[in-house]
Amino acid sequence: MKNFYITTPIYYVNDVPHIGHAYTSLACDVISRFKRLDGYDVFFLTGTDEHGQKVEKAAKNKDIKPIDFVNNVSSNFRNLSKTLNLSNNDFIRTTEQRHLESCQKLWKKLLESGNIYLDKYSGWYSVRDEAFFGENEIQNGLAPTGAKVEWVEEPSYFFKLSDWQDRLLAFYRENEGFILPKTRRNEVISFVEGGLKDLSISRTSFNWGVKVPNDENHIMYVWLDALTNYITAANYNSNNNDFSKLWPADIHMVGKDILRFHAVYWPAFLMAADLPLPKRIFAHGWWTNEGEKISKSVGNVIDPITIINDFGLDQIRYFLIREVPFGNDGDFSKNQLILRINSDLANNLGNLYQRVISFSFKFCNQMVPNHNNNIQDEDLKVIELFSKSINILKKQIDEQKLDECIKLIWKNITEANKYIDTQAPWSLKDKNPERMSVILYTLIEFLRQAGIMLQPFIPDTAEKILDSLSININKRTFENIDDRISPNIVINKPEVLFPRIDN
Ligand code: ME8
Repeated sequence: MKNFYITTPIYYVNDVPHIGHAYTSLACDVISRFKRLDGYDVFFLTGTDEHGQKVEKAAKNKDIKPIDFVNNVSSNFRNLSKTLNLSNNDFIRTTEQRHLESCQKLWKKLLESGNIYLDKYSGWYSVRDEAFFGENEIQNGLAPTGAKVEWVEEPSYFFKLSDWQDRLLAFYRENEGFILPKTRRNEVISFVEGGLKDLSISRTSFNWGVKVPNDENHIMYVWLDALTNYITAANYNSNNNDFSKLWPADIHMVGKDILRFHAVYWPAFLMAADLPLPKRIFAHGWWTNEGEKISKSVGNVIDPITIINDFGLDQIRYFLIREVPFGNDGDFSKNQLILRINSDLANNLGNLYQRVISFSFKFCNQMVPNHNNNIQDEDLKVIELFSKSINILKKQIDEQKLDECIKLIWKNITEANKYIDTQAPWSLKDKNPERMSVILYTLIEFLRQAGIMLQPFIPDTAEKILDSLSININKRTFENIDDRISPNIVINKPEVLFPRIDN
């Protein structure tokens, strides 16, 4: 079996989970589920980033020890994974022993290869971004992200980032698909072309982090620590061969805010440690709430658990993935959400399912009707919609065009709706029951395939569809698209898939 390794960023535990975190995780979940159905052995990793000054400050504000604080709050993100029905294989916490070992092993490798030296740092630091900024980047006393900065002067270990500029640029040139979308790739390239300074990678003024080997006054810079999670989870700390089975990762999915760390620092660390580079960094866009920037101070943070309770999990999964071309920014608007639920889910998919299943339920003895080998060209067109789309859908997922993938699936559902309207099986009940049976057979077979294809996106609903058609649990992968449902299989009682929402 081919391996496929995909990661979300590890989220800072000091924040409460919000819609932006849910979005990244859902995108990875869709891709993971899709690849599993396509025969891959998928390893999907998410977790929490628990060190650094920001987390230490948050613990201090609550007057508790950092370790007690992180133990308490990391479960918020673990619970979110459950609420979102994520299919992650691991949940990493940077305070785990395996991770401390892995960070120290990487540090030693960088030191031995001559990429680390001791000096003094003086410059601007933003705790909110956990990032250093050059004098030229400070605008009106703030970081480019708008965060407050403080002046830092302390002994520090440096990573010789400047040595890696040419090799990074050569790597980007040779690997066009390494950074996606393209516009983001161009931004990274011009940033690196602008010149790279050596990077401060340790701090001495606080101590909530991984200790630098053989120099306990220093703790590792939280981003070096955090990025290393991706190899920790692939067993970098162990001395057996497990590591090469998983690493390099196929995709690091991130928001555009943290692209530089993933597309510049991380590959430089890995090259310097003589480790393979991940195959792709995909930086998706930024969500606003009803047109406004989401922020705690504005008080407009969208709690994923509340909206899932209000609207339903699959409804939210569908909306987030369908609404925005993946890679672009998006706006979360309740009106738009309700519109999508009512038109795409309730009217288009829900009605098709309801009409087909209830009709067969009533007029075909609760069974898949017989087609008596009388399938016509117009029926075949519907039966073959997904066989014809499957390779396009696979390509779209491999290019992370998640919204296009969903749109193509819905195009097929719209086709099936047109077919039921023009064929009007209800009008044939008395005058041509054989033809009615063929039409219903066609539609049920279409629903079986749609059920398979919908699993990555709306897994609960897909399961309801497949269960109601009594599809064996082992017959729900892409290999089964070309199976044909057998007549006389029992259909289970239909339920409303998506209740309409009154605005
Ligand atoms: O940056 N729209 O963690 P973090 C879209 N610990 N995505 C959003 C979003 C929004 N409005 N807000 C957050 C960190 N995100 C580091 C990562 S990785 C080695 C270390 C998502 O908790 C998006 O994926 O601040 C973004 O990159 C991430 O949450 C930042 O999460």
